[in-house]
Formats: sequence, structure tokens, C-alpha cells
Amino acid sequence: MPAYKVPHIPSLEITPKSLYLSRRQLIAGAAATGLAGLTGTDAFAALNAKQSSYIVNDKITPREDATTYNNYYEFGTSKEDPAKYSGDFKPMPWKIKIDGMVAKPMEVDVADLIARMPLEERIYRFRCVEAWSMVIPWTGFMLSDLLKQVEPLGSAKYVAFQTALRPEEMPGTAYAVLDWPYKEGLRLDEAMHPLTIMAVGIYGDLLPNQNGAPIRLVVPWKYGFKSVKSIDRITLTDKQPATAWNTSAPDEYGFYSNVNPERDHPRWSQASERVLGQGGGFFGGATKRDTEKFNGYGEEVASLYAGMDLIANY
Ligand SMILES: Nc1nc2c(c(=O)[nH]1)N[C@H]1C(S)=C(S)[C@@H](COP(=O)(O)O)O[C@H]1N2
Ligand SMILES: [Mo]
Repeated sequence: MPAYKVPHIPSLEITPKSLYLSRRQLIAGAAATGLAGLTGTDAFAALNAKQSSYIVNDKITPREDATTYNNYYEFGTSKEDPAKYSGDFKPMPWKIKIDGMVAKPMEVDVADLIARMPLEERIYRFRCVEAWSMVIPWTGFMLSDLLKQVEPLGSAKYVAFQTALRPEEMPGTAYAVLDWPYKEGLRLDEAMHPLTIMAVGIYGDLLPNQNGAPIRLVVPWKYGFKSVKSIDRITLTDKQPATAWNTSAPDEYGFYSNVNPERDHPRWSQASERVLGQGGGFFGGATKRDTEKFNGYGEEVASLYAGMDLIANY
């Protein structure tokens, strides 16, 4: 049994058809207006998600912790900065450009994706490279469902992702702490894996700005920094893409960044993690747990790396 019952999101099965249809209409209306002004209970209706079978049977991290202890350097480098300084960021309306080695490049509106993609709620463990973790209910759709629509060419081997760069809304980008815009990348087979999702919500609500509104990647078997926020461009390519952390510190952050307790970060151990929001205080008294290889998703993803040396390819 899940340790957590998903609030507010009726599954499609138990939703009367008339109500379901009126939600679709509401969503269509929201798409037309770019979801402007959709908050609170309206947003629950917009996030008409199905409960997924991808569920970690563990205590959910309190929403308060997941939305006030963040990494989002565009809004500052302290964990409290993103919640404090992302208030001017405007996540709607929002377009994502998908280009590169595809038969059908496109520009798509995120409100439209929220309206028409099959949304699911999944409860994933999420582990930051800084040796803390949390358990988050994400609402999103499989990245593969989006990539299929642009028809990747046979020559495409990687997917590059980019965060929007809006200096006037992102005070942290005034400092050259990373090479802006924030970039990330996946191998095409990693991007097409069913565990890889584009998230538009957490805790049944639209993503708060500090968590990557309006749309972000979530790759649960990799360190948190692979899960790039506020994406406005996705490019299919045949070359391994540059990534923000690999560019800034190549000895510390590789391209693969699979969660791996056997491969320490040069400055700290990766064998265990502090669980955010558990055991009273955070780093003070937080519960510690052993880090699992591939963050516990090995059964699903280990085959992607058959024959690869994951110590060299960190
Ligand atoms: N654009 C962008 N995406 C980003 C980051 C960032 O600084 N900028 N930080 C990454 C890191 S290090 C982590 S751990 C996660 C944190 O996600 P959360 O704040 O929703 O927990 O976002 C990742 N995505
Ligand atoms: Mo991270």
C-alpha cells in the first residue's frame, strides 16, 4: 500500500464522464487563455492526472520543505533563495521549441501540453548530488510521448535541454556562477525511458516557480542537477551535449551522473543521504539512509548501461 494517499486528484476511472468532459472544456479554455490566473483549486482541475503505478512506498516529503529548500541558481545559490527571489518570474504563457535532428520540429505551448498530454502522478525518490533526498509526488507526462511527436531522425543520439534565460526575472543570472543558460542532456535512450518525465506539477498543483515552473525534466535515477527546470528549448543532436555542471567542474560532475553510492564525489561520500523533512530538523537531525544504486531504479534502468564502466562514466 502506498504510504501516502494522493489528495485532490480524482482518477479518470472514478470521475463521472460529464465531470471529466467539463474538466476537458475548462482545460481547453485554460489553454486558450494561457492558464492565466489559474491557481489553487482551479489548478487541481487543470492537472487532471491519473495515479501512476510508479510509486515509492515511503513517507512523502512535506510540501513546505520541497518548496523552500531548492536548488535553482538562476534565483540565487542559497537553498532559500529560489522561494524568496522567484516572485517576478512569469511561467505563463510559455513556449518550448523542439528542434535539431527531427523530422517535425515544433514550437509548443505548455498550457496546450497540460491540456492534451496524458498526465500521471508519480511518486519518485529524488536525490541531489549534495547527498540529500526527498520523496515527491510529481504530475507530468513521459518525455517519450512528446519526443515521438517530433519524430527523431535515425542520426539523433542525444537530447539537449535548455532553461530560459531572463535576466530581468532571474536575479541570480547577474552572477557568472554557471554558464547561462543552464543546460543539460541525456542520451536518446535515457530520454525515451518511461521513467523520464516532463513535470508540470508537484503535490497535485502546478509547479511553483522555485521548483521549475512551468515545465521541467525529472530523471529519477540520476542526481538532481540533471532534472533541468523551466525548459524552453529541446534539441536532438548526434553529439553529447554540454551540460552546465560538467562545463563548470568537469572533475566533479560528469555527463551521466547516475546515482551511484560506489562512486564518491571528489569532495564527499555518495554512500548515504539525508532525508529532507524527516527526523525533526534537517541537517541537524534528519534521518540518514543508504543511497541506492540508480537511486533504487536499477531494475528499470541498469540495462541502459550494460558493459559501461560507471566509475569512469560518472
Ligand atoms: N535551471 C536550473 N535547473 C536546475 C537547477 C538549477 O540551478 N537551474 N538545479 C538542479 C539541482 S542541483 C537540483 S538538486 C534540482 C532541485 O530541484 P528542486 O528544487 O525542485 O528540489 O534542480 C536541478 N535543476
Ligand atoms: Mo542537486
